[in-house]
Amino acid sequence: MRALLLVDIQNDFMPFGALPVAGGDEIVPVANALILRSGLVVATQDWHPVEHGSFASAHVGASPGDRVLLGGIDQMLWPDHCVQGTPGASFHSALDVAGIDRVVRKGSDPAIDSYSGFFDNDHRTATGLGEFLESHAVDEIVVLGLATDYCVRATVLDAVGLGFGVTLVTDGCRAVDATPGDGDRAIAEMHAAGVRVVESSHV
Ligand code: VGL
Ligand code: ZN
Repeated sequence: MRALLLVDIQNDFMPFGALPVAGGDEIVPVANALILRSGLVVATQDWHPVEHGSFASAHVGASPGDRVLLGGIDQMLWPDHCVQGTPGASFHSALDVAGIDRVVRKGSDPAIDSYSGFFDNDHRTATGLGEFLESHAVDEIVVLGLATDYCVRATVLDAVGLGFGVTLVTDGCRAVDATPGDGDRAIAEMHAAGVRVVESSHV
């Protein structure tokens, strides 16, 4: 069984959002077209409490782009984003949310970030996504969303580690590219891990 996995298609990652990803809104039609063609659709939602440890604002004297240790792990600091219950945490208004079967929220523990839809960054706490997919006999996932170099990358690499076959939809992803080339390097890393990398017309 194959499932479509939509990663963090939320307002704060759109060009008008708090943590803007260039071209982030261009993936919404790609997602909607694939939702129509998919049997099981799961979406992740970055879902932070106020003063989450990944926010620069939660660290005295820090700015977005600085790095700290969070939960013992190297952590990039971000502008406040995807705060639980705020408009920025909502899915893009044009996303076909009626076609989504299950939403998995992540990043709710203030003491650790969760780029992956499967586990917190320390891999100690699971979100329930893996169990949900297994309970539906899913062995193959098609992934797209935001951002290529953070949550898409982490989600895809965890999926490979869990034994899922993974297809990455390149025109359905956009990167933060904090360092130019980060998105392309993430795609190369996923490809090297055994991921099938295709455009949506080839899914
Ligand atoms: C993400 C940075 C911080 C993402 C989430 O969805 O890629 N990036 N939180
Ligand atoms: Zn986040």
